Amino acid sequence: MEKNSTVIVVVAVALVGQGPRVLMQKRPANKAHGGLWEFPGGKVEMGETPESALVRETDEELGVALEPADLEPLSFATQALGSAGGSMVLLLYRARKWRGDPKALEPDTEVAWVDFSALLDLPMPPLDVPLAASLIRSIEGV
Ligand code: 9L3
Ligand code: MG
Repeated sequence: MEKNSTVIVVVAVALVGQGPRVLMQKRPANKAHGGLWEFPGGKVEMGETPESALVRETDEELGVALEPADLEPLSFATQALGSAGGSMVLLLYRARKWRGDPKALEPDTEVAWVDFSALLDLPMPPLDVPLAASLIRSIEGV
């Protein structure tokens, strides 16, 4: 059988505050990568741009309002999806401005502000690890 060539596009945001620190979200125990800490976000749906998907996801998950113009593309990471074929790409954006105080709105999730010096100590899904390293480098370079 032919392997499928589906690409799942996932977007995530680094909300960066003073410290510097970044808002991380703990995934629900019953989902893929349960209990690990990720950059908030989710899958891009049909008819969305990556930026509009991120505006929707952060509204749903955190109650935060983002402007597409305040989303700076930072880095991406890719992963093969296993024996069924296909792959996933995770695009990370950085935001320095948003409206609202981020809250964990979805069941069985938590949010935490994490100092950059402690970020790489957090247990993260595989795609988030290299993106966390890129984020740290991007701020060190400023
Ligand atoms: N994922 C990984 N890191 C992230 C995000 C937002 C998502 N920072 C992965 C977990 C799932 C897939 O992307 O395999 C879709 O995410 P969700 O819809 O389960 O949140
Ligand atoms: Mg999500």
